Amino acid sequence: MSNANNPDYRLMRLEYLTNDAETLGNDYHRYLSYFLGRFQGCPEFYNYEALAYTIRERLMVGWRNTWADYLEPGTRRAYYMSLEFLIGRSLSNNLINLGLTGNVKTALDNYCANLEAIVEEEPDAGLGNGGLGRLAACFMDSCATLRLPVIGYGIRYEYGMFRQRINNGYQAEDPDHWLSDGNPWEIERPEYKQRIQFGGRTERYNDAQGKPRVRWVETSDVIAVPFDMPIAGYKNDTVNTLRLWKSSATNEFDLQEFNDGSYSEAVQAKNNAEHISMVLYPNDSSENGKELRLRQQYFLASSSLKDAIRIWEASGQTQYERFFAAENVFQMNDTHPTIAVAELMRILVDEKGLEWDAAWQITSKCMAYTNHTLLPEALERWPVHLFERLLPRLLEIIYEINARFLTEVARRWPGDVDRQRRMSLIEEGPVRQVRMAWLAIVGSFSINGVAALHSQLLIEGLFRDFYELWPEKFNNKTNGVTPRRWVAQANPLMSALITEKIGDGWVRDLSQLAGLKPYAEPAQREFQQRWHDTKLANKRRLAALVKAECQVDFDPTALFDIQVKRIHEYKRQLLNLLHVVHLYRRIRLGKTENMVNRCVLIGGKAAPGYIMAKRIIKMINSVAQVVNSDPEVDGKLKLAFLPNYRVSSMEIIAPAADLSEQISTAGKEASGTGNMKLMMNGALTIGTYDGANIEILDAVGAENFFLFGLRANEVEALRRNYRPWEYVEQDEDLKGVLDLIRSGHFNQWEPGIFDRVLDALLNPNDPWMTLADFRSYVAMQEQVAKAWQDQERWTRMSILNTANSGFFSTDRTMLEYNQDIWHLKSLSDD
Ligand code: 26Q
Repeated sequence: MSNANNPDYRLMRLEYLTNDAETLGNDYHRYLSYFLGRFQGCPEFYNYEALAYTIRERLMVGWRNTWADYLEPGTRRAYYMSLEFLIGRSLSNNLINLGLTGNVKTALDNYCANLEAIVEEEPDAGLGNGGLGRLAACFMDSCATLRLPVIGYGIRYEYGMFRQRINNGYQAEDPDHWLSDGNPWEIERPEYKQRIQFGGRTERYNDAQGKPRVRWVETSDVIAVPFDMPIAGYKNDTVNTLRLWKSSATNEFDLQEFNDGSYSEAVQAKNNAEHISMVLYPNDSSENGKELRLRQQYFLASSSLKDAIRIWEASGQTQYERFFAAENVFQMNDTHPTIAVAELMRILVDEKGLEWDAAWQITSKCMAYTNHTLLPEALERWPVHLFERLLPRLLEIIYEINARFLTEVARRWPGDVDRQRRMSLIEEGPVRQVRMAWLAIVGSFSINGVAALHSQLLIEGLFRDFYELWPEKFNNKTNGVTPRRWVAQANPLMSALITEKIGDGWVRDLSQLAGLKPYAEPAQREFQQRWHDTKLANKRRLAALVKAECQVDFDPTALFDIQVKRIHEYKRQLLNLLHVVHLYRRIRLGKTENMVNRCVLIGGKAAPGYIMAKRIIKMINSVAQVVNSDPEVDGKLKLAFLPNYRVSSMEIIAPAADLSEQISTAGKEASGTGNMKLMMNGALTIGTYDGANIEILDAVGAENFFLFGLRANEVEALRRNYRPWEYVEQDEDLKGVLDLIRSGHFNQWEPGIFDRVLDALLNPNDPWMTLADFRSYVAMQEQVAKAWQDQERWTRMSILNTANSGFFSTDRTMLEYNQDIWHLKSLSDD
C-alpha cells in the first residue's frame, strides 16, 4: 500500500466486502429490515434505499484508499470547480462501474424484487441546466476511470433544475425538491466546514513586523458544510470525490442576536445564510446582476479554495512560493467560479502574508479557464456597486489586478487607449461592470474552448485582443461524453452485441469501437440484422415512454427523428418545426412520394423568463395536437413534445434515436454533447457545420452525415443584408408553411398567439437566420428519407456512426486536459 507510512491510514485497514449474489442479497435484506425497518410489500422506494446503501458500502474501501493515495505529500491534484454537476441517477451507474449489475439482479430475484423498477425510484440529481453541467459529471466519471487525482467542487442545491410540466401546451415549472426523501449517496463532513465572509468593509493596518496589511472586517459570515458524493471509476477500485457545499448560519450569529432579544432577526440571518445553496439558477445563458447568484459564486470559490489549501497544508506543506502552484491546479467551468482568481489572491496576500507579486505568480500558475459560449451577450458581467457591497475586499483586489494588467497592455501597445478600454477588467458606462471572462483570462495560464471551431472563433473574435497578447495560453479541448453511462448503462442490448464481436475493452478505450467497421460491410447481414433488432427494441422502450408521457403512439418501425436539448432560439427548434409543418402540408396535398413514416420527438426546458422559448414550446404542442389527430396523416407523421427532459430520459432516448437533430445557426453552438450521445448509440446526424458537429462529420465521413446550411462565415457575411422575405417569395413550400401557421390552423381557439414567432422569423435582424437555412434543411431531410428507405444501407451507416465515435469519449478529453493543462500523475502510473 502506497500509504504504509501514513499513520492515519495504516491504523485502519479496511477489508473489501464480498460481492457474490448471496451476500449482496443478505445485505440488501439487512438494510431493508434492520436499518430501514421495512418489509416485503413496502413502497418500492425503500427497496431503492436499501439497495443504495448496499452498494454504497462497497465503495468505501476504494474511497478511503483513493483518498490516502491522493494525500501523499507531493501529489499534484486538480480541482474542477463548477456551479453545476448534472449527475442524474447514481445507482445504475455505480452498478455498472463496480461490475455488480448481474449479481445484484440475481440477488434481487431471490426477494422477488426487480432492479429496473427499483432504479426508477431514484430521483435525478439535477444540479445543472444542460450541457455544461452534464459535461462536469462526465468528466468526473472519466477522471475516476483514468485514476486521476481530481476533486470536483460544487454546490449542494436543495432544489435542482425545475421540473417541467405541460399545461395547455405551455411550460409550467414545479420545484425539484430532490433531497426530500434523503440522499443515500452523500456523506456530510461537518468536520471540514469553512467560514465564508460577505459584506463588511476593509481596513488597513501594520502587522507585528510593521508591514502594511489589509483585513476584511465586520463581515456577515456564512458556514459552508461539505457533502461528499463518491465517484466510482470503471472496475478499477478507484473512487474519487465530488464535494458539494451546503450553506448554513453560524452559531454565534444566531446567539448574538438572540441574546439581544431580536429572535426574528436571528432567524432571518439563518434564512439568508441558508438561501445561498437553496436553488439552482435555471438559466443557461447568463442572468445578470442577481445578488444571490454572485453570493453562490463566491461561496463556492471561497469554500473550495480554503478546502484545497486545508488539504495541502494537512499533507505537511507550508512553502507556498515553492510548492503551491506545482501541486495544485483549479479548472474553472466557465466564468461562474472565476471570482476564485481574486479570492486566491486575497487568501495568499491577506491571510498567508505573501507579497503581491509572489501571490500573483502562484495564482496565475494554478488557474485554468474553460469557456462554453460564443454569444457575446452571455459573457458574465457584474455591477461594480454590487461587488462593492457584497465583496469589498475582492473588488479592491480586482482593481489592483486590473491596474497592473493595463500597465502591461500599455507597455505592449503604447498609446492604444481603445485597446486598453476594450481589455480593461472594468467596463465603463452608466453602470460600471466587472468583466468576469477578462478576469478569468488574465488570471489563468490556460484558456480553452470546447470544440475546434469554437476555440478558433474565440481567438478570432471575442478573445482576439487577449490572444494577441498571450497566444500561448489558448487551446482547444473538444468535449466528450462518458461511454459508461451513455452506452454501457443506457444501452445494454447494443453493448452486449458489441462486446460479443470485439470484446469489452471498448468501455475503457472507446477507440476500440473502430473494430466494428468490418461489420458494416455488406457481407455482414446477420450482424446488421441484430444491430437493427437492437435498435428496434430500444425504440419500443422509447415508444412506451412517449405513450405514457405524451399520449402519442410512436410506431417503432418509423424513423425516430429526435431533438432534445434546452429550448433556445439559436438551437432552432423552430426550424425543425417548420419542417414538420412542411411534411404535414405535403401529406394534406397528397404529395407523399418518397416520404417515410416519421416520429418526431422534441424535448427540453425553457428558462422560466425566456418568453420566446416558452412560446416555441406552445407552438410545438399546438402543431402536435393537429398533426397527431388528423386522420389524413394516418401514421405517416407523428410529433410529440416530451415533458421534463432530463438525464434519465436521455438514457432511454439516446439508444432509440435514428436521426439526431443538431441544427443550430452555424457559429453559435460552442460544442454540443447530446450530438455525441446519439451518435455513439448509432444515430445518424442531420446538422449544420457548427460546434462538435464538424468533428463528428470528420470522424464518420460526409457519406454518413447529413450536412446542410450556411457556414459560420457565411452567416456573418449575410448578416449585413439579410432579407428573410426573399426566401419566402422564392420558396413555395416555405410560403405555404408560414401561411398555414399564420392562418391559425394550429391555434383555432387562441388566435394570434404565434404572430410574434412568425414576426421574429421574418425580421431582417433575426440573429438566427432560420429562413436562410430552410430550403437546404428540407432538401437534406429528403436525403434522410431516401437513405431510410434503404433500411440495409441505413443500418450500415448506423454501425459506422457508432464505430467512429471513439474520439468523443470524455476519457480522451480528460487525457488531453491532463497532458496539456493539469500534468497529473495517474495512480495507474505507479
Ligand atoms: C450564468 C450566470 C447567471 C446565471 C446562469 C448562468 C449560466 C448557467 C449555465 C450560464 C450558462 C450556463 C450553461 C451553459 C451551457 O450549458 N453551455 C453549453 O456547454 C456545453 C458543454 O461545453 C456545450 O456543449 C454547449 O454547446 C454549450 O451551449
